[in-house]
Amino acid sequence: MADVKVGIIMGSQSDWPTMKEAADILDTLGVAYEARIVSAHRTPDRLWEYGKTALDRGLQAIIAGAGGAAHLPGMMASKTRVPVIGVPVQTRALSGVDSLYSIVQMPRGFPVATMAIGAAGAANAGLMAAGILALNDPALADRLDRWRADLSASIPQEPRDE
Ligand code: RP5
Repeated sequence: MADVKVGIIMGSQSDWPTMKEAADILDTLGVAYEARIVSAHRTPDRLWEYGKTALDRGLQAIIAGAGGAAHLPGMMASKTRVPVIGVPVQTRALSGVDSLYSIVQMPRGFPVATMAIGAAGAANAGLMAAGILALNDPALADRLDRWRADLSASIPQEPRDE
């Protein structure tokens, strides 16, 4: 199996339907990843261990999704310099605005690249991670360029009645 270079982590099993969008993109682009449940609040020791070992294990990007009091991406960014891409998971109570605000307002010094709320944000996180890896992987760069060109080509010039 190819070396895992991307970690997808999430606060709960309930985040997986959203975070799977990132995994699907990475599958499509042929990027090896791992997916783990790592909760800032429920499994803080697991979070710490993951962050402590991320660099030595060869991870080059971490996609972190959480909802509500979404502290996972920021705490992970505090523990490792591996770039962290945050995905605010949509919530029932506050529609994910709570998640977004929890993730996006990091203090100077410990950035999280924050995506849009929900499925589109998760898919974009996969693309962002692929873009980071593609800087040093010409074959992946080709696949990503082709993926982007195909998406552009699929957009019709004119709208039609549906
Ligand atoms: C967060 O709380 C998780 O990231 C999830 O989005 C949210 C709710 O978790 P569950 O109660 O569904 O496990 O920690």
